[in-house]
Amino acid sequence: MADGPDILVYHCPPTRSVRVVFLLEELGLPYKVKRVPNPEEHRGVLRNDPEFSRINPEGRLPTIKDGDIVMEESIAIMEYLLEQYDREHKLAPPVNQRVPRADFLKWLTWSETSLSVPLGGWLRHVALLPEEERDAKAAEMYQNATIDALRALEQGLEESPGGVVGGDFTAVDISLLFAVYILAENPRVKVLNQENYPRTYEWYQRVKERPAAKKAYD
Ligand SMILES: N[C@@H](CCC(=O)N[C@@H](CS)C(=O)NCC(=O)O)C(=O)O
Repeated sequence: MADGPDILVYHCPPTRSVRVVFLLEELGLPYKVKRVPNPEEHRGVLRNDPEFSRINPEGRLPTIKDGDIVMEESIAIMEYLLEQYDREHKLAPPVNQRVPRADFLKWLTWSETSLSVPLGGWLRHVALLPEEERDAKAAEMYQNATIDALRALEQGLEESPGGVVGGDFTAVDISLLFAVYILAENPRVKVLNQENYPRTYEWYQRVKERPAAKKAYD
């Protein structure tokens, strides 16, 4: 592997590839982007693309290359980039700071498994799947799980308004924005507003205005 980064990101906002571009921008790392179609809106499009399917047979975003390394799974990619290139711990507490590190690990995983996964299920069953494949009961189950998660986030931000990891801006905020953006902007699942979730709403207004976030979502 080369000494420095040699990063290519397969990217399509607002998919989870926004997490990777937002992180790279915050770290000020050089990287290249290859824009690809949204695999949620055009099912199978990346799986059937000969170039893309060679590196990611599941046809999912995000996928990155860094020299001879190819990776998928957004949270793993973020952890890899932080381990390799965030030597000053700008975006993640170091392992010897046990309390913020434990919070960081919990919220980073939570942002995908407890928030984004049910949100994805909800969105599929109200919008993304062909109508005949949508299931109202599944939609309701995923919606309830998403709302539970949003309440937990609201509580976390009530305790720690600057950011759920010790009040600081970290890679957790980058990861959370993927789901919170959809909950604030996508009319099919738009439940985030100032009245219902004031802390999360305030957090969203602040984080989405970061230049690195704008670059990722552009
Ligand atoms: N847990 C994976 C989820 C990846 C994922 O489902 N990505 C979506 C875009 S946000 C996708 O590519 N969907 C197309 C598909 O599943 O066929 C991650 O965090 O990277």
